[in-house]
Amino acid sequence: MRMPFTGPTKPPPGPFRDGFWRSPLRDQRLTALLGLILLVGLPVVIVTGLLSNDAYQPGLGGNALGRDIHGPLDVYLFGWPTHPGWLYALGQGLHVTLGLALAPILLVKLWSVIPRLFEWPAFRDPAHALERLSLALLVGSALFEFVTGIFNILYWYAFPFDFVQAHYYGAWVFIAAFAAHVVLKFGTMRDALSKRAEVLGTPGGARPLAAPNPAPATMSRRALLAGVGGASLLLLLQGAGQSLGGPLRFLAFLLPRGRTRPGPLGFPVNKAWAATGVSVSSVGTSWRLHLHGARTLELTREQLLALPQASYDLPIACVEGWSTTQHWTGVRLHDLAALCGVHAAASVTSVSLEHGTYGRATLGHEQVADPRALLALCVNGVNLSLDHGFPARVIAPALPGVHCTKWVSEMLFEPVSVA
Ligand SMILES: Nc1nc2c(c(=O)[nH]1)N[C@H]1C(S)=C(S)[C@@H](COP(=O)(O)O)O[C@H]1N2
Ligand SMILES: [Mo]
Repeated sequence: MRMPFTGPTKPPPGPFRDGFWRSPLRDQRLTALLGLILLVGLPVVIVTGLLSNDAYQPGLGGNALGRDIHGPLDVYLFGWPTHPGWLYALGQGLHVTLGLALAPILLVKLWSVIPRLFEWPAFRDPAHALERLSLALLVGSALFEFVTGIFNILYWYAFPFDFVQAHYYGAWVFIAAFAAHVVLKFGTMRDALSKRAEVLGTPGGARPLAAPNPAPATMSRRALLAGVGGASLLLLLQGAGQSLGGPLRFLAFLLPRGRTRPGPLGFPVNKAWAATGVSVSSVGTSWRLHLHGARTLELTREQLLALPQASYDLPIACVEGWSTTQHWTGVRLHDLAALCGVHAAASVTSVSLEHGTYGRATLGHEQVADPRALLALCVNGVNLSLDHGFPARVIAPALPGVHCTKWVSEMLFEPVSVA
């Protein structure tokens, strides 16, 4: 019989005891293999995420949605380009689709190292404590980024905080912790992948990942890898369905904005007209486009249609990962700027009849100068529907969908300052 006092290193019962974790599937090789996949995939998700933030052009107008854009973590490297037109669709499609496809890999990777969470003693010395703190930040921020991202693409706003701000600052915690983890563990991963698992020691005295007294196997490791790989591939395919669209659209069986209806106006709608609460009379004959620049003027829809029209195939690429390319017709932003006396615009702020977070957006000089950037009046040869932004909406190449303001009633052109 054991004495009640067995010294300070005796682990408490349950998951802290070696015998508790008995799956024969855990070992360093499995963890290293999943780690390698994440090491290749996550940097793509990180870089496309940071680029997506850049594409918002948070330094312009109210685009930062209340963020303090002068904080140390707010780095915006360049003005967002307009070429190629599918740039944002590609970047955001990769960010969302790959992020989603890596979720099962991340979960199984975390499962494979779960005995380490219950190491005893919890903190051996200051270096060990620091390492565990960095792991807590890594796991916490990874789960936070994946959960908030997935909730966002499912339109489930279950959080009391702003998604863009939280996902952005959370990303910096994750990037720092991920970089530290790669530096610390790269050698271990390489060794585990190149040597037989059994000959591996446990450097630094960390708890071994392989169970000391494994339970009989209920599935093979190959079956586990096939399961997680299959789940990942399925998510990759259905994500590709919504971001590539076209004939692959049917694959997007999970995501709410994946589907289209037949007809020229049957492409996805982000926010429907009915959800804006704006009265139908405000888009009737009394509707005017108010232009502000060196001078102010008002245009009816007929007057806009009488101006030179331009047509381009351009994607709407939503931050939630779906995109759809349609044939848009309207007046060039550049021409509207000239009409109100602004011949070189630094920016344009479009204001919607709908007041709210998405009711205004500012575009930079790259967008205004591009001949393909339009205030669209028609799409696919017919008038815009109310759901797609009638009487007029912004559409511009490589622009995040959220800046393609619908139901526009006012545009403020800011001239390039000559000072
Ligand atoms: N006024 C207004 N414009 C808006 C939005 C909105 O909610 N309100 N949503 C934006 C977002 S997030 C996207 S992705 C596109 C979608 O355009 P669509 O509904 O025509 O496909 O519209 C943008 N324009
Ligand atoms: Mo969007």
